[in-house]
Amino acid sequence: MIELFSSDTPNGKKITIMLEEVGCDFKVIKIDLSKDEQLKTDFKKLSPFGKIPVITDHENGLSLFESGAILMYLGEKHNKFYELTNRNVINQWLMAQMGTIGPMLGQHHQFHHYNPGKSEFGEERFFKIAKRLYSELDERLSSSKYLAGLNYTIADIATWPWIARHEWHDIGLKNYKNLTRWYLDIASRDAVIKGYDLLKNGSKIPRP
Ligand SMILES: N[C@@H](CCC(=O)N[C@@H](CS)C(=O)NCC(=O)O)C(=O)O
Repeated sequence: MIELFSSDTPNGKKITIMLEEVGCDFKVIKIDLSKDEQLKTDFKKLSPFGKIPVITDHENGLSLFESGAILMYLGEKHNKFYELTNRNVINQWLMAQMGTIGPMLGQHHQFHHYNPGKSEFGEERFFKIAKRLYSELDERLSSSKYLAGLNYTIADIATWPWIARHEWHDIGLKNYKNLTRWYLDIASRDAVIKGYDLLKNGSKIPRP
C-alpha cells in the first residue's frame, strides 16, 4: 500500500492519476496548505522543502518527495508509462514539465488568478509566458501523439493536470487544436477521471 501526502493541486493530481493508472492500492493523507501543514516538523522530515506531494511505499518503507521523482519511481516499479527504450525522450519532456511548464504556469496562477491587480509587470510577464507555452505544446503535439512520442507516458501524466487548470489561465485552450486533442484524449481515461477527483468530492475535469 502507498500513502500519498497531498493536496488538491496539479502537482498532487499527477500522483493520484499515476496511482490509478498503475492500479496501485493507495490512501491519500490530506495536507492543508492553507493551514501550513506542509511546514510541520514531521512532514518536513519527509519533504525537506515543505512541499506536497510525498509518497511512502509500505512495501519497502521508501518515502519520496518531488512529483517527477515519484512518477519515475512508480513508472519503473510497475513497468508502465516509462519505457526503457524511450527513457531519454520521456525524461526530457518530464524535466520540461518540472523545470518550465509547472513553475511558469504556477506563477501565472499567482499573478492572474490569485492576486490580480497587484503587479501589472507580473501579470503581463506570466500571461505572455503561459501563452507561449500553450503554443509550444501545441506545436509539439502537431507532430507527436503524446509529448514523448507515440505512447502515453509519465511526461503526459505530469503535464496534463497543469493544462487542466486552463480556466484559470484564461488563454482559450480550444484555440490550440493539437493541445485540445491531447487534453481531451487524456481526459477520457478512467484513471485520469478518478485521479483528478483527488479528494473524492465529485470534482469534474473542466472541458475546453
Ligand atoms: N517541484 C515540486 C513542486 C511541488 C509544489 O510546488 N508543491 C506545492 C503545491 S502544488 C506546495 O507544496 N506548496 C506549499 C509551499 O510551498 O509551502 C514537485 O513537483 O513535487
